[in-house]
Amino acid sequence: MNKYRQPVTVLPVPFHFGASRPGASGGPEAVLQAGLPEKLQLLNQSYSILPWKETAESAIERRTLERLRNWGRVLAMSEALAHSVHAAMENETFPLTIGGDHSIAIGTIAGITERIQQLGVVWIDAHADMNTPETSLTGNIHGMALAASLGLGDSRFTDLLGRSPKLQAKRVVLVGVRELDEGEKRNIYETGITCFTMHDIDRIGMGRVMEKAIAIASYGSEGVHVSFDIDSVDPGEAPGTGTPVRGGLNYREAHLAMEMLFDCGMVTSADIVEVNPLLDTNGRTARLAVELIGSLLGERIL
Ligand code: NNH
Ligand code: MN
Ligand code: MN
Ligand code: MN
Repeated sequence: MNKYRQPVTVLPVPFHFGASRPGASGGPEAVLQAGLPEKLQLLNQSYSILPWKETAESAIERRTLERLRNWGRVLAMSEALAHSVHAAMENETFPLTIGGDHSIAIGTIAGITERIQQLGVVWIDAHADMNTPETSLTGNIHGMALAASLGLGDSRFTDLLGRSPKLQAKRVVLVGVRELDEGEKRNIYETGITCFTMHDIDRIGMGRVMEKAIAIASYGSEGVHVSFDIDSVDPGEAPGTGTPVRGGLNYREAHLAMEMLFDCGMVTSADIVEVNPLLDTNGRTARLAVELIGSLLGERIL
């Protein structure tokens, strides 16, 4: 059964407090403006858009720590998002979360795993987001999102919704990695997650890397979540993002990844994150995000 024929629930999350630079909070609006609704209509994909509810910020939410920047805001966002994503799953829809910085994945994964405990994850990113407050050089929570979902780091995030870990390392795969902090290398090694770097993609090709990634994420799993950080794509193609790293996925490799994920028939949810319209050139990055969502939802030329 192909999960994509389920209706899609689009969840815009205009949030940037997990990152250093502002601007990612404009990501959802930019992606919608760049033609996401039109793309879904073109694909005959039924969908609804669930607007993000801004709530008045409490003093608790303004709490922050040097090693866990804006943790109060990130935690409030994560809890709210987790419940929305869980509800979207309970309604038999496909949650498509539009970031926002990558800290939003803490919430989406918490919500999805309320329903699917054996969840595979394909995390496509220039970075690994495998920091803890101890290993992070920035204190930015977007760099800790995958670690938190694996049960590493601050309990406020690892224990969101009262369960930890959310994910099993044997079902988690990174693709496109080319910048790691020293502590992240240890965390990758110690958890035992699989990491395909740009070196692997250069050596064996994106097709084979994705075959392996999908096999790992889907083996014995009840569903696969795709967390796509737009900074995985080369900055020449995707300049509108807060932490660009040269040497990334080219246009075709990024589309191939999404097409193969569609074809595997296991994908139950996705995030598209880190689109920053303040840094973009003429909406290029936002349009790419829309196109990539199209490929993930089954758009083909033939
Ligand atoms: N590793 C760095 C950090 O933890 C950079 C993270 N930035 C990202 N991750 N955009 O995808 O701060
Ligand atoms: Mn709930
Ligand atoms: Mn990321
Ligand atoms: Mn990244």
